[in-house]
Amino acid sequence: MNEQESTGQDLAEWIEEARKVFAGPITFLKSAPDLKFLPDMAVNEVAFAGRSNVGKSSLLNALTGRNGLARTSNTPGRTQELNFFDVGEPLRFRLVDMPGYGYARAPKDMVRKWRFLVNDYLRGRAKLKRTLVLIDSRHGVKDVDADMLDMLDAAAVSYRIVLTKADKVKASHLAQVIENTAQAIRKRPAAHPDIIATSSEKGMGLPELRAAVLESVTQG
Ligand SMILES: Nc1nc2c(ncn2[C@@H]2O[C@H](COP(=O)(O)OP(=O)(O)O)[C@@H](O)[C@H]2O)c(=O)[nH]1
Ligand SMILES: [Mg+2]
Repeated sequence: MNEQESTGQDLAEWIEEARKVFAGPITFLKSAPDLKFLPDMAVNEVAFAGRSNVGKSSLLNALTGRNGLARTSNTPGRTQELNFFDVGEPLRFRLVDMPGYGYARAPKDMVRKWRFLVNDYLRGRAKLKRTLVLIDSRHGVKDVDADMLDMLDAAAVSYRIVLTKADKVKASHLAQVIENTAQAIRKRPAAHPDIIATSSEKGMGLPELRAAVLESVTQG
């Protein structure tokens, strides 16, 4: 059974509803540098993961139409916190900005801290319905990304690949990256098979991504 059948709602309806939700109230709730600072599990959550500089902050800002929501940082690999954003009034679901990974110059203890924080969050969060794993359209799935996918598969957290910066590559290259990525996740147990290509700069894929977010937090 696919998601449309399970909810009786088609893609156009999801897109329209998601547009409204993302145009409504969205506020920063809190930063959790440590598991003891996690907020209560009041509502479902969808998390955003990706290597440093993949365009995660830009995508969160573009999705929500708010430039200052997630700081677009010039110092990659510095934020080691989970950032929570409340969506809707009354509260409907939460967006979670996960700390970036794969920053080459990150000190070892920082990498270790990242791994503990992310793993504990992924494994202990019943309300986490899906993680969106951002992959740069120019590069495809790299080893550090595969490590992230391994963690998600091991934690049995459903995830979906979102290609970023699609405006930076030719259409033919993008099609090839989508195909290669689909192949790379084919046998991964927790991967959603469909890949969304986006550009925060040009707005490409954003309505579909908003719909995918809403759909993932609306189930159960
Ligand atoms: N051309 C283009 N550049 C982007 C896009 N998204 C992000 N960038 C650029 O990529 C760099 C890293 O973006 P940022 O959002 O800070 O990445 P983060 O480290 O994953 O949060 C910045 O210079 C952004 O302007 C996009 O869709 N298209
Ligand atoms: Mg960032």
